Amino acid sequence: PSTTSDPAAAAGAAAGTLAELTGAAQHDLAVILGSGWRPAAEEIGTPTAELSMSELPGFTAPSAVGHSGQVWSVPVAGKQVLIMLGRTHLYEGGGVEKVVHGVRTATAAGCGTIVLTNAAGGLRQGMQVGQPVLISDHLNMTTWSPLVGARFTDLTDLYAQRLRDIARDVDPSLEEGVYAGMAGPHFETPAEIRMLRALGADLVGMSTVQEAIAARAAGAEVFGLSLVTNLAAGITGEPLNHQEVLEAGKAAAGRMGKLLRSLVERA
Ligand code: 6GU
Repeated sequence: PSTTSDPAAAAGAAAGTLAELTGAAQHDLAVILGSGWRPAAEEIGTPTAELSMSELPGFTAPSAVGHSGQVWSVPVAGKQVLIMLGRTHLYEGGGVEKVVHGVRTATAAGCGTIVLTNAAGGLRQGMQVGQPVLISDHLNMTTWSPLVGARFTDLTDLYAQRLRDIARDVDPSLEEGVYAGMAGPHFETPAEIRMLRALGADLVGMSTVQEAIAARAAGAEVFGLSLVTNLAAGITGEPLNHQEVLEAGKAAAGRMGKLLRSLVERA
């Protein structure tokens, strides 16, 4: 069977190449960074190896603006940390297996903890642009699952309470929220935002949920951190654009990176 039809074999092949190219036999924890978060990676640590995603089998260079498609291997406090600068989204059309290939490569490389970050729209009253929010749970609104073909995975405590406790210990001002994952690439209508709010969502974005499910199914612990880059449609009356998402990410990257660094040290 070809590796493209077998996701576990594809991830295993990518993990093998990763070990070769980074010189690190194993990685312990992975950080997937969302749009505009590159400066946050620099706060986490200095890479001992740096490669392009296109050097790893099964990866396609992410196409969204703000995603550079780099992979860093970074030693932090006795752990070897894998940082992926960019990710593949459902809206790129490659299917859910492409979306979760990075996470599956990380778990195949030994990562027992997967840190997922993203840029999100804020729905909850009082949320501010530039505010980091811990993901406490999610609504998968994409209709897809990365586990089609597999069976029955428990998603209770998907975003591990243990890791959220560490993050709040680092920064007690951190709020938590429920993240609604949409297929995109369009932003929502104001009516859809009212629907999501009625369903219990606090944040909305176009990533993370598939990766969290795949990470859990692989036995890893998951941590999710959103940066509120804008308020969702209909809240301010202003139109939404990708540029403001990138700019808010850049502005908050230092604080995000310091928080991630402390989390990685203590996770
Ligand atoms: Cl408002 N919606 C979605 N789907 N993704 C976003 C967003 C909104 N803001 C940042 N990313």
